[in-house]
Amino acid sequence: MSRYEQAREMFAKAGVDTEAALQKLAGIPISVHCWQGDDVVGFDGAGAAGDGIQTTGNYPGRARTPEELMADIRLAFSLMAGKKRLNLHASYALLGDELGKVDRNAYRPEHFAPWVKFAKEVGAVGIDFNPTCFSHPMVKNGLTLSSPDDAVRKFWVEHCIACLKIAEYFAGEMGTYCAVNIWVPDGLKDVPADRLGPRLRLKDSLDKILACGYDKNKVRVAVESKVFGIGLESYTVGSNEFYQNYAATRGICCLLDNGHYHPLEYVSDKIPALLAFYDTVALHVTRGVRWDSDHVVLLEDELKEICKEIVRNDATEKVMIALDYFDASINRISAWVVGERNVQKALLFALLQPYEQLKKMQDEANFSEQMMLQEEMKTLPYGDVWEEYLSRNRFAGSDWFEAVRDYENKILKERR
Ligand code: RNT
Ligand code: ZN
Repeated sequence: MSRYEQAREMFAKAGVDTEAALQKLAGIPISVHCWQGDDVVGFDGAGAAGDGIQTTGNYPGRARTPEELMADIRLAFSLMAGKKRLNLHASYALLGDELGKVDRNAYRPEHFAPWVKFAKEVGAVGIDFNPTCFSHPMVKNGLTLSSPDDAVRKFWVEHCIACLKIAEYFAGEMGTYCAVNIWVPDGLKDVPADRLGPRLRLKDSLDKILACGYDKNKVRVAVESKVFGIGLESYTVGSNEFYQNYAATRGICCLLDNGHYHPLEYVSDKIPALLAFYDTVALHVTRGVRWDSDHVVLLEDELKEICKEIVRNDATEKVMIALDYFDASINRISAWVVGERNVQKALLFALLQPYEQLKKMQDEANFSEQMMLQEEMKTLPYGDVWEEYLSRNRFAGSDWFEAVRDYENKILKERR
């Protein structure tokens, strides 16, 4: 008997069907962020990430051009099993001759046509999109959609509307929804004199954006809250309460980034809270080290717990899973692949739990047995099921790093 066959029997004894789990895992898309490859710089002239967002490290090989970024994503995708969506930011527009002439409030679908072609080539099953409300001179005093300056708000409203139109185009081209996530850095370094005013302006700006008449069958709009940012420690306009109420009253969805809460708040617990009210929940999977540091996602308990909430609530189609981290201190392709594979591993772990039995134990207050079974499940041979998944998808276990090392030596080291 192969290791997988043995594992299959062990899981079967616990009432878990590994074949069903493998099949399900292969169908859950993960939206892979383009911005890990170039330290969130983009191609529209910023030169570096800023205005509320920050990367650290200077490992050689940052993708500097669309060609380089696409080549890097192509390699990364080839080392990730399972379904992938491609997650783009507006700052990755391919402006061509219009670079320097067209600003973000006037981006058009054609500026993203090469991305559509590329997404199809690499087998992405969809494209997701994000307005880029940072790294730009129109971020004034740390504010965008909530700025007291009418011209600033107008610019970013126009940008977000342009993004909704581009998202409709992506959805049409890819034949699936496009998730559009609005995150703005808006906040204040020190004790505010007015906490309500900026929120009312943000609310009004968002209303203007949503009123543009986008196709709700194609575009799923999400709003992403945050607790604080560097240089904006005292106040964040788009707080959790603000956006949850905004989303609930406007029929859009919330995006939960697991780096955006106080360290003892858990996104795994927020997912079922939202699922009680929303059809869709958007997720940014990251790893905060002491703060929203956007380290590469590791296979940690909270990640497993997040995936358990998605799987056991039958929400794999409701929760839109996206990666959001950017580490510039290590090989960026490795960063992508390690993080994506960890989410898949955590999903597999979640798919291999005997939920019916466990829920029954909880409802019958049979807590001793529930604890025992949950703990026993932790040491079943998941690794053997994971290896089987990889081999069925034609991906070698840990050999993938050879391809990354090779690429680093041949390609990345030449980028100076
Ligand atoms: C920032 C947010 C946001 C960004 C990306 C690049 O704190 O997490 O989602 O990371 O849009
Ligand atoms: Zn995020």
